[in-house]
Amino acid sequence: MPTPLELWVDECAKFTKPDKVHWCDGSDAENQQLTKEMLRAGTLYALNQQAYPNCYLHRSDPTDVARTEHLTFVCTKQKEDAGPNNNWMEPKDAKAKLGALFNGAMRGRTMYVAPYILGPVNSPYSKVGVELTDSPYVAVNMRIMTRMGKAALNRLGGSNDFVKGLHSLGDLSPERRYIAHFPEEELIWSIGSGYGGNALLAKKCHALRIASWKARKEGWLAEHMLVLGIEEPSGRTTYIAAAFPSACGKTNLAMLIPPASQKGYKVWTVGEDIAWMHIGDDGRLYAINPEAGFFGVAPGTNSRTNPNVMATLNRNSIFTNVALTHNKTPYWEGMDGSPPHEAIDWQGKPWTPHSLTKAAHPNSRFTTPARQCPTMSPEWENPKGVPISAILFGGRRANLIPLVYQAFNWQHGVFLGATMASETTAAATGAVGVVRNDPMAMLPFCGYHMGDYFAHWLNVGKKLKHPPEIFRVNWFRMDNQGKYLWPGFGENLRVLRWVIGRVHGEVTADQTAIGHLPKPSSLDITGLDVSPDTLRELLAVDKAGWLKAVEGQKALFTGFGDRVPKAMWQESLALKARLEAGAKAPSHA
Ligand code: SAT
Ligand code: MN
Repeated sequence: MPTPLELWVDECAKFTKPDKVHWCDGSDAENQQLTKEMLRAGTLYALNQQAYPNCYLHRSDPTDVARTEHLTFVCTKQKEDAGPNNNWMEPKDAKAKLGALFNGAMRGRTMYVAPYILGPVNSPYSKVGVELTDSPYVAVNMRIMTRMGKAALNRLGGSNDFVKGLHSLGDLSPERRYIAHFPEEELIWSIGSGYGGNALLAKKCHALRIASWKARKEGWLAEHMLVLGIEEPSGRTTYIAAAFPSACGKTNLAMLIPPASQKGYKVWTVGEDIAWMHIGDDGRLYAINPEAGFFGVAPGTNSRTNPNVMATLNRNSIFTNVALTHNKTPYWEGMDGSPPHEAIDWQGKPWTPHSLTKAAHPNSRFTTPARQCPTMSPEWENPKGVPISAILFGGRRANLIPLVYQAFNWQHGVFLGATMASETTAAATGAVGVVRNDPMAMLPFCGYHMGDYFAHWLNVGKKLKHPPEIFRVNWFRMDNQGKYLWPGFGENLRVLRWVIGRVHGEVTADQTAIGHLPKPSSLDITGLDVSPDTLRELLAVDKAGWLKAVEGQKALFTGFGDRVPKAMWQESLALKARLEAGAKAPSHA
């Protein structure tokens, strides 16, 4: 008897008509074989194997370099279930439209069957998925990003309990590009793109959009969050989950190296992009990292901003759309040292520092195995996950949002996440630097109605005996000259120390209309080029600015319609009242 997986693979192969079907076992030998074939086909270039052993460069189609949100759909039977935050197609229509493109799309190509596990191999919270793809580049990336191959087939056995992902490069035309999710069937169809979030279906498509849908049904959370542990000189380790939009520094924060001034602290990385969080028997929230690798933004990465990832990505890694030096080493803007006198840019064209274009694409990426990261936590594959004591929501905001503040309670914290906004980045196509609402950094990734998502967060809070404390953070405040007010990177540990102090009830705070703010004296800024005035500015509550923000919140909630829980409206009204009264907030401290 064929298994459900075999039947589905057969059905997809009959439809897309590949010349060959290859079942990936995830072995080294297989990886070498696929790499060899891509080198021969010219879709991979070998980097300098002395300096970068087993590292390769891939250049994607120049029209296919970032997620394309306007071509991403959630296809639920009822339009309302996808919500105003998602593009929607009727499942039947989507299948007809995309089906016409998939029909025969793999002719002349091999279909790779890539079974994978999201989460530690033996965790009860992990899930199996299978991606069928005609891109060997996707197959080798999936091997880095997930536990791909035999282990997944073993876990699956003859079961039908797996997320099905069908992917084809199609003709790579943006006119014929669609990323469609069918959460009711746990099915993903993606055609016309070879780029990360559009094509590595385990990542945003499965681990966030489909998983968030499932998580709501099953009572857990699938979030766009890094997870880290901070070990204090006393030996106590506290785990924090933090949501930031794409390209806002999650990878850097997750593997922060304490600066010399912060003696005795250690940061342990559990994950740097996605967290799956379940309610434990003890009433605490536990997080696992569903991924096994990092798909990080290259530009700006160097041995000051993220020495750990620099020590991770120098072997067994794939670079996408970075530039190439004459030594065959990768180069991107903001790398260590001065730029090379000449290079080959991300499109394969000659480049010099005098060129008016960037050498690397602003959304160029590295794919690198998590296990190579020097700060990976000993707990990162704990099947139970790690207990989360604090959740941070952070955007990229030049003004208004203070460096850090704490919610009064869970409901207020959900409101802080729901009303997060951030300046757009190169991780998605479209304008860069425009402030847009991005609730919980999940706007592009929530697989269902945002109003229902807020309600789900509130429900999870009710079930937690010991809910994490919730904070907003903003490393990106600027002065009038556009200079950052806060040094960021490793120095963010000083803010995390305040967060830990609050979690354990060891530091007092100022109660303000927007939340609990640090007393300037309780943030350690010794040795920093941050004047007391600057610190005051970083921690100020701009009443007029906040009253304007409240108006924006109304528009946000109105836009999401009547599924937005009343509690969110009440929080907005209460914030306005507190701002107007200039009164102290109710204390749950
Ligand atoms: O392309 S991905 O979605 O994987 C990266 C990102 O935009 O966060
Ligand atoms: Mn991301």
